Amino acid sequence: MELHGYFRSSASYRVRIALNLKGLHYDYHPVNLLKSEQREPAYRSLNPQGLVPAVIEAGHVFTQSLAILEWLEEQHPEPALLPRDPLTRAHVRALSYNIACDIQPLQNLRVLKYLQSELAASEEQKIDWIRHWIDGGFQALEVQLKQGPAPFAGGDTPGMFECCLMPQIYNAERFGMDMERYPHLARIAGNCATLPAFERARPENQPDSTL
Ligand SMILES: N[C@@H](CCC(=O)N[C@@H](CS)C(=O)NCC(=O)O)C(=O)O
Repeated sequence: MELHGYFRSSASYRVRIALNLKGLHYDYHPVNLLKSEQREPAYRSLNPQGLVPAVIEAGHVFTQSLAILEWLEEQHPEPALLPRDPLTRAHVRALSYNIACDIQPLQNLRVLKYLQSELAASEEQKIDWIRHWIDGGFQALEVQLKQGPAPFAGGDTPGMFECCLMPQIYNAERFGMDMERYPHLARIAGNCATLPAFERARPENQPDSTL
């Protein structure tokens, strides 16, 4: 298994957590987003979107982090990233998509670059933009998570939602957001932080964090 990603990329970070939770070994191939390597032909031959991550398994290339998680789940079912009960499964997927489809894309590098270079947004306006969209998404998640005191969104074990949550919190904190405003998310994050699979996946623990 190969993972092509970038240490700070939240979509790559999701996949790293999932691979670690499932105990799957992988070779890491850094793609430096600051040097625009994601747009070079060599990487676009893996993902024509020019976005990380991409995973290669058994000669097949997989893109889109949540599609990769679903693939891993089907190929390597244990330990599961999704709960068995269909209703809880749907709930966990909806929470995950909130982050992956509706929060993170608005802070993607290419979006932020466009804001600044084409729409002349200042650094301060860019940071306001980032915080605004994370805050709206996190507030909705707080309401959706109110129901249960379970340690993780899907029950007793972490899964797809936690793979999305920890990278999004990493981004929120990078931009100065205070997680005390989101107690349910902070509680789940605290539970994840005690687990080696999450610790090993942290951006600062990746080989390209020091390049
Ligand atoms: N929906 C995609 C998003 C991938 C994505 O946005 N990747 C970012 C890093 S987190 C990227 O490669 N950005 C490069 C750019 O914006 O040029 C997924 O989940 O895999």
